[in-house]
Amino acid sequence: MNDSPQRDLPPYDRTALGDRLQQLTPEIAEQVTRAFLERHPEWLSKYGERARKFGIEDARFHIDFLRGAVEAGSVQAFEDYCEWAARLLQSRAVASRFLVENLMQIETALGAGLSPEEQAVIARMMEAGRAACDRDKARPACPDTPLSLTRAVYLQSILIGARAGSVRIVEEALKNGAGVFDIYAQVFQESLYEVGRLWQEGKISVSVEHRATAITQFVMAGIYSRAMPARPSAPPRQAIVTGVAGELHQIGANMVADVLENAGWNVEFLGTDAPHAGIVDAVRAQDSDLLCISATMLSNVPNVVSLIRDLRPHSSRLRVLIGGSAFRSKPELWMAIGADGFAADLSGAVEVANRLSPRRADRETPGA
Ligand code: B12
Repeated sequence: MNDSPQRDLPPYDRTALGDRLQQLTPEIAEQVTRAFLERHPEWLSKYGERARKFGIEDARFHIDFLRGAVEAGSVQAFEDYCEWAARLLQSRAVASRFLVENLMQIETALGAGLSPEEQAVIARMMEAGRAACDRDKARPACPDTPLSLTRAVYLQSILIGARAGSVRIVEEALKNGAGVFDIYAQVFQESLYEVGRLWQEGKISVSVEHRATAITQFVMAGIYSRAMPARPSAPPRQAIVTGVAGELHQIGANMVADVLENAGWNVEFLGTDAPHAGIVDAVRAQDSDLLCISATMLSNVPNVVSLIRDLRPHSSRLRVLIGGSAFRSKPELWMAIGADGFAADLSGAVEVANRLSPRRADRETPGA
């Protein structure tokens, strides 16, 4: 489904409602968990105090994602989250009706702290979210690409933790003519997406996922330098690539930094979970043309919104390009949150970056 950001939503102040949800989160998470366990005492007898701890964590998570959808103004974003959460719980033998019940409790509990207009927004999001808990979408498959076979073998290799073997598989593909960024997109990215699905389905543990990720970062670092241009194109434009505060997913942003560098940009890669003040300082110090912000989790979209807002007074020329899974199925969100562009993948990142920030005359080298 591809909706416009404000589909079916009455007008509301996104930041104000987002902030309100944030303030209410700790109290509401405790309150709904208490009420849930009173209604289902068998959870306490089965899991003991862990039931309370996980209940509160889960409720916080639901409200954090609700806040992300509220600040993005997207009903679909919350539907996607609920569908994902229902699948995750099902794979851990928790029926989706418990999630539906939890969402209803959260909606009711939030009601008292919100205005009637805000309640209407939350009701619309929750209604769509609850319906999505029982959506039965087909499991996404890895796309067929020229490197499908390499990806299949590489995936098995990282799942069993074979670091040296994973290096060899990629070296072999490069020897056979694959490009570094084809490997990034078709082998690393698609393998990691599959690792994520396997974790979500409860088929691999968190430690296997961590190990697979660590191996991929290692292999990626080993081949990165082969994609660098022999000489940076002159004059280079200045870009900063960063993951937003609270975001721990770094590999997508790292890939974007590499591909832009290869396209002749001067790139400063700040890693991820960077404090806003540090990003603002870097933009000012570098007099950047472009800031690329990566966000994977919908719950981090409010931080993207506030970062863009904080940055605007510091540079009128700066263009902001956003990307990452938080926006992937909702490409129109960039407009709604004040960015200048969005790209879903690596070739798109270069194309949109070049379009947003044409070469600057004041940095032109004579005769270039
Ligand atoms: C590795 C991983 C982690 C690692 C990350 C380590 C690291 N150094 O990066 C760790 C362990 C930290 C982690 C933590 C968590 N994770 Co995680 N993680 C993953 C996993 C398996 C791979 C991520 C990845 O590297 N993908 C590959 C990259 C290349 O893809 P990408 O980020 O989409 O980037 C591409 C594009 O989006 C684009 N792009 C990205 N950024 C940008 C920026 C710009 C400007 C542009 C133009 C383009 C662009 O270009 C890239 C190349 O095409 C994903 C699975 C998945 N589907 O991605 C889950 C996944 C993202 N994680 C998930 C979850 C739930 C979590 C946790 C909440 C788990 C937990 N209970 O703690 C935490 C949240 C942490 C946080 N606050 O951010 C869920 C998210 C579900 C949802 N509904 O949002 C996923 C989808 C797994 C799943 N299937 O359930 N995770």
